[in-house]
Amino acid sequence: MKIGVVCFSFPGGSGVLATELGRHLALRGHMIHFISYNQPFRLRFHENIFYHQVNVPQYELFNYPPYYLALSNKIAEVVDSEELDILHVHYAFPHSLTAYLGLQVARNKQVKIITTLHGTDITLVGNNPSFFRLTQFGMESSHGLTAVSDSLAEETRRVFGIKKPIKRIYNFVDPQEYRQLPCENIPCYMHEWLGREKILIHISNFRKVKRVDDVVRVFKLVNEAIPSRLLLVGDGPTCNAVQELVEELGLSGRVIFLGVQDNVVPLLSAADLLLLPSEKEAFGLVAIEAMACKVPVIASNIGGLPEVVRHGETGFLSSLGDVEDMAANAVRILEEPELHGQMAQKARQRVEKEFSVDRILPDYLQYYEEISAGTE
Ligand code: GMT
Repeated sequence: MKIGVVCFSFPGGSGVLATELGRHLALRGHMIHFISYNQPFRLRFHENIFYHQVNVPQYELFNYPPYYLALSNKIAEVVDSEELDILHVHYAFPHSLTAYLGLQVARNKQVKIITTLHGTDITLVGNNPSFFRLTQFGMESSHGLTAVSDSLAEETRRVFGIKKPIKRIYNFVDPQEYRQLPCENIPCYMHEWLGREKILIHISNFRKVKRVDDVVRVFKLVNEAIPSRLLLVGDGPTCNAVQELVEELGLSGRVIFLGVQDNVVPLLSAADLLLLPSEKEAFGLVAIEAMACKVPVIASNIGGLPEVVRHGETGFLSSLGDVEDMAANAVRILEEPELHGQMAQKARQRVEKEFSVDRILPDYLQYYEEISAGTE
């Protein structure tokens, strides 16, 4: 098939998922055309992968550069020049609308739009009164809708009153790439900690919904019980506030800020636990990246996280903001090597069975076929 992919290029779950999906489809012989303002984060090229850059001309009368109109224009061009079968857009607002507009303009009327709902496009941005009607229209105009968890599909139906079917397709990872690496692949500066201290990790784009301050507070309690280090991976709006909190709590030497990392596998391979106390999380791609590397997850019991993390089996879930409970669960796992080993094993097995690329990719392909064959 010839598939256009529209996604954000910044480090974030929806872009990573879109890029990996495109790459694995390309490896299976499909022609994949990414359309964005920058090469997507983590995009690796292949002979079946093409990148179409959107350029936004500056004009002095425009207060805001009209990126999404330039994107619609580029979509129309690529839909026609590449004779696309499917245009798969990631993040409902505003990508479903840019796709709709692009298709109105394009001559190729055979192409079908599939919109994947990722999370905050529904729970935070699209439901803002300034965008609500357009987000709803964008979803209703798409030929197919997928959501990354049952929880998100349900919330979309409830909040937006969407009646058309929403197919749930979970996030995935490639377990061949995401696996616990041997010690020599772990960054040297961590070697002196291995076996002597516990290593906790948090990976995100440091937005408010990620509650990275809770990560630090959980870590403080854990470190009081067991000497530990905290790796903070990523960057974003709350990063400065988190740095201040780390200093205020006297944790400076114990918390390592690593910034955005292209390859998190060596870091996850060193980690004993992942902390994910988010306020909203439609799925939690990073949770399966960790689980694939045999890292149990301590998370909040919200959104799609209960569909990913089995409480008491592959990690523990706590009420939102219950830092004490999260810390107590973390200490319990870290103090009981047998429990940690069992959870690590089950986490890996769960990813292999439920969230591997081989398990999930056929769902997308089948859906593409179904929507392509549809009469809408
Ligand atoms: O973080 C976001 O809200 C945006 C999005 C992204 O681009 O990072 O993340 C969402 O999509 C991921 C991939 O499907 C999901 O695994 C994340 O749970 C989801 N984030 C939220 O719901 C907060």
